[in-house]
Amino acid sequence: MSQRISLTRYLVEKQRVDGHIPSQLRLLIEVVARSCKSISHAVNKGALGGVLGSADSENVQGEVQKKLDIIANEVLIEANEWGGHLAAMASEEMDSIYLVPNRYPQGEYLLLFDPLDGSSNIDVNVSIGTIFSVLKKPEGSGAGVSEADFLQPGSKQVAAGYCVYGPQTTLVLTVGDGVAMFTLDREQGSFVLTQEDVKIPADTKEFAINMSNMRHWDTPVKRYIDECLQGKEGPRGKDFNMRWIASMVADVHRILTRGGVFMYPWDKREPEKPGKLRLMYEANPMAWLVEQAGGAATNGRERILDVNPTKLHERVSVILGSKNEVDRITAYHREG
Ligand code: P6P
Repeated sequence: MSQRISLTRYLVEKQRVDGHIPSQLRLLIEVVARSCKSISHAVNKGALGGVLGSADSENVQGEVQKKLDIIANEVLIEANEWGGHLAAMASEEMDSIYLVPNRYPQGEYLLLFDPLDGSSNIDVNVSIGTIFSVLKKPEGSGAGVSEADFLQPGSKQVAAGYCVYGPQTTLVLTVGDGVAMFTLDREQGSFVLTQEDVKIPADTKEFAINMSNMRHWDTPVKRYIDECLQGKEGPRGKDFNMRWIASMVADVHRILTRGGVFMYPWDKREPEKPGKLRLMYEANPMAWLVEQAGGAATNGRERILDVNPTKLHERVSVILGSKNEVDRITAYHREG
């Protein structure tokens, strides 16, 4: 049996051999991974753990919070606040940034996360996940930390990933030199490297979009999906399949594993908003992972990683996955 490589060994070798990640960043990633193990444990208990159903609260997005949303958020905050590698955190579940308490050492990294993405799937036992993104505190930003320090384009990320809680619990990570996947070995309690140098095929026959919003889409999206639906009799000359799990982590994991294109575009239900998904802790980490795996990720007009954020909970239109499909959809947007 080939030697098993743990997440820790993978990161130590990235740090030592490639000099790719400083020890503080390695420690941060390991703490996030341990947090994901705890979240996975709570998710897997389901009804037996009394963690299903909604809490009596809403998040900054105005969405009803699930009990597990709050539990996952607390796990990530409590695990990361004392280690000395972070200056502050931001979460989909918290209105404003969370400063590391003064009683703990301050670090140079900023951690952003959606603690439990896809939580509408929790109660129906469908895959959900944790998404995280790591930035560095801007040089010369002084002792304190403010929300403005977080407002950096996705191209500034130093680490990004997600953990999908499905039939397996799998951590998917990039530190800027490719994408690796680690499967949780529950007997050992450790993440084991199960795929390295992940690559997304440039072409695909599978698209992921919520078709119930069709009447609200802009023309370029309608054109693209219509051509897919025409199949081999249409201009694409091939039949397409459709998937929509309504859990971004699960849809992106499928695309990283076998290709495809994922779309949550602008639509006219909320015309003042560019889309439903959040830039800082959903679109940016997923876009970096997809690009690191040879795919593409745009908002229809520009790379998601080039978008300059103006607000912490800013939303963005998302088109990501197999490069040739994303390029085609982006071209349709440019043609109008
Ligand atoms: P809809 C989950 O709530 C989420 O943020 C993403 O994980 C998912 O892709 C999308 O929203 C699903 O949205 O409108 O299809 O329920």
